[in-house]
Amino acid sequence: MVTWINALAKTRNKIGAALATVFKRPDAVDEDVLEELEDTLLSADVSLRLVTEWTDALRKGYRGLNVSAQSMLRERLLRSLETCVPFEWPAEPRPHTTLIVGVNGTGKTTTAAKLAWRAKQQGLTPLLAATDTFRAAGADQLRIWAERVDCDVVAGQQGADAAAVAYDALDAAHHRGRDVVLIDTAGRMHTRQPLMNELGKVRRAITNRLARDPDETWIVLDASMGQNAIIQARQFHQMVPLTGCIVSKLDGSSKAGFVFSVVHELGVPVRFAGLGEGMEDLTPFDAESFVDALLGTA
Ligand SMILES: Nc1nc2c(ncn2[C@@H]2O[C@H](COP(=O)(O)OP(=O)(O)O)[C@@H](O)[C@H]2O)c(=O)[nH]1
Ligand SMILES: [Mg+2]
Repeated sequence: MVTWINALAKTRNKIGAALATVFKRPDAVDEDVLEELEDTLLSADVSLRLVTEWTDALRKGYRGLNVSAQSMLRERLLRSLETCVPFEWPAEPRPHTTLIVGVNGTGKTTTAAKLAWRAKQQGLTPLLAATDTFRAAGADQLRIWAERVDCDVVAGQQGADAAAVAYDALDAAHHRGRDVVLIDTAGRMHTRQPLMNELGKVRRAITNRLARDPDETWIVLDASMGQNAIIQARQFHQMVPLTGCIVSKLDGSSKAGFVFSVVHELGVPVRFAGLGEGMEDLTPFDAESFVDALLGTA
């Protein structure tokens, strides 16, 4: 299993030198040092607004106060992630239903499977729904995962109506008394209106069958996609109101600062992070572990 500290090594190495300068000689922090820190944070994909806020705080804040630059920055980073509390499946309602959306290749199908595995580990009975009916491979991929996880899967034929598949999956979950339903969707570009409308239809089918909105709607964002992903996510947010985000592929990315941008620019909490390709490589997002692994303060 990949750990936070390993997964964030690339980002940590990138920002490490700049942070070390600030942390080791706080009395010698001058404009040049702060500018270097700003550049490195930006290159790790933290948004300009946040970088400016943090470095301004450093500029003014710790001088004269009995607090180190390190603990001050740590405090700031944690505060900007305070909405991110690790997700737990609540005892009700049943079936607890999550709609998983995003553009192509971000890791939606893998994430749905990883979530099913987690649910199972916790003694819950998951059901996977494959509504990616554009490609035959879409359903096959989820079937293979369901076999590995050893859980139910409801998949549509190629060309089937995605909304009808979602409805059928909830029907099956209801009749079989399953606890958790994870609805995987086809990847789509946020600019393709017909496909975005289809997503709206899938959501309405869920609302219809459950007689309530999906309990969660999570967008999967690839950590290496950068600021553009935020723009995409906003479009999804308009069509299917998002309740959270999963940042995939944090391992191997040197742009983990993206996480702060998601929370601030999109205004939804990060619920899980993908730290690898394996079934067990999805970790509830825990702000403290994340920040400590980033700063090397673990
Ligand atoms: N390293 C890494 N690879 C991931 C992660 N999540 C997904 N992937 C890989 O990303 C690729 C696309 O994943 P997939 O689930 O098919 O994306 P989808 O098109 O959004 O359904 C696959 O090769 C996955 O193994 C992650 O957290 N870390
Ligand atoms: Mg997929």
